[in-house]
Amino acid sequence: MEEQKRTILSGIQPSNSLHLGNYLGAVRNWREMQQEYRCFYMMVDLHAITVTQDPETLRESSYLGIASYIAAGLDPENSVLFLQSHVSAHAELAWIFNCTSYMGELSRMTQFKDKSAKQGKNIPVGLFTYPNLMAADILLYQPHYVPVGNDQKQHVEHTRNLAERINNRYQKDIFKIPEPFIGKQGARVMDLQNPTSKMSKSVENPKGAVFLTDTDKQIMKKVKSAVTDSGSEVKTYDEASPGLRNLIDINSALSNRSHEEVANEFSGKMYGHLKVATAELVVETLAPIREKMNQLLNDKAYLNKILKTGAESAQIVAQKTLNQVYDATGFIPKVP
Ligand code: ATP
Ligand code: LTN
Repeated sequence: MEEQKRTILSGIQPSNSLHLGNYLGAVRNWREMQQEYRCFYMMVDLHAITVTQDPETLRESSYLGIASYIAAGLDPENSVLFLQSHVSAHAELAWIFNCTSYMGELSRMTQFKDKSAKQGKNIPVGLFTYPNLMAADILLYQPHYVPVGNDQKQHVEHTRNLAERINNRYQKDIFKIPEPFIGKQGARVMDLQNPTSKMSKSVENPKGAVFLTDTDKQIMKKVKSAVTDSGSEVKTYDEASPGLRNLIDINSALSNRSHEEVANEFSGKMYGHLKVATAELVVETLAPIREKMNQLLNDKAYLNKILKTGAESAQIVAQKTLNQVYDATGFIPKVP
C-alpha cells in the first residue's frame, strides 16, 4: 500500500524564522498532503548561503526551521524531514546540472534578477546557479509533485527542462518529470507594510512580516498597523486596494472562507474591524505553533535524532538516482 503512494517534495530556506506566508503558502498545505503522499520535506541550508550568512545564525535558523515544521504539524513518523546539507548527493547532482544548463536560461530567472539586483557589484555565482541546485533537490527523489508558491513555478519549469534534457541525451528515463503543485489558498501573502511585494524572510522592514517566533503582542501590532489606503470602510474584494485585499486574503485563508464571504462580513465597517479580527485569527493560529516550537528548541537531542533518521532515509533514495546519473554520464562506479 505504502509503495503506491505518489511522492512529493519541498523545502524552505533557513535564512530566518519562517513567516505567515511560508505557513499559509507552504507548510500548512504540506501538512494536509501527508496522508495521501509519501513526503520529503527539507530545510534547504545549502541554498541559504547564496547570500552571506552568519554561521551561528544559520545553525540556529536551521534548528528553528525543523522545529517549525514539526510544530506546524509535519510528522517525522510519516514524512522524511531532513537538512539538505546532510545528503551530499544534492551538491553532486547540482554540479552535473551546472554542466547541463545554459547561461541564457539561468539569466531569465526572475528570482535571480530580483536577488542579484540587491547584491550590488559582487553577485555570488551560487545565486545564479541556484535553480540547478533546486533541480537536484527535486529530481533526486523522483517526485510526482512539488508543492510551491507561485514565485517558484519558474524554477520547477527549469527543473522539468533539465530532466527532459538529460533523459533525451542518454535516451533513458532517468528522471520522472515533476509537476508544480500550487495551492489555491494562501498562495501569495503580501508584505504588510508594502503590499505589492510578497511577505519574505529577507525583508528589510521586519514590521512587514509576521514571523512564527513573534509574540502575540507583536503579531497584533504588526497586523493592526498594516498599510491599507486613504479610505476607511471596507467595500467589495474587487474594489479593495492591495493592502486591504491582503488582509481579506489572510483572513479568508485562516478562517477557511472565500474572500467574498470575508469581504461581505466586513462590508461597510471601518478597516479597524477587519484588522483586529484578522490579527486575532493570526494569533490563534500561530500561538500554539510557537509554543510547541519553543519546547522543541529546548530539546536539540530530539531534533538531532529526527534529522539523523531523515537524512538516512533521504540518502538511500537520493543515492540511487545519483548512481543512475553517474552511470549514464560515463563515470566508472567505485568498486564496493
Ligand atoms: P527568502 O526571503 O529567504 O527568499 P521567502 O520568505 O521568500 O525567503 P522561501 O524559503 O523562498 O521563502 O519559500 C519557502 C516556501 O514558502 C515556498 O514554497 C514559497 O513559495 C512559499 N512562500 C514564500 N513566501 C510566501 C508568501 N509571501 N506567500 C505565500 N507563500 C510563500
Ligand atoms: N527555491 C525555493 C526553495 C527550494 C525548494 C527546493 C522548493 C529549494 N529547493 C526544492 C521546492 C523543492 C524557494 O526559494 N522557495
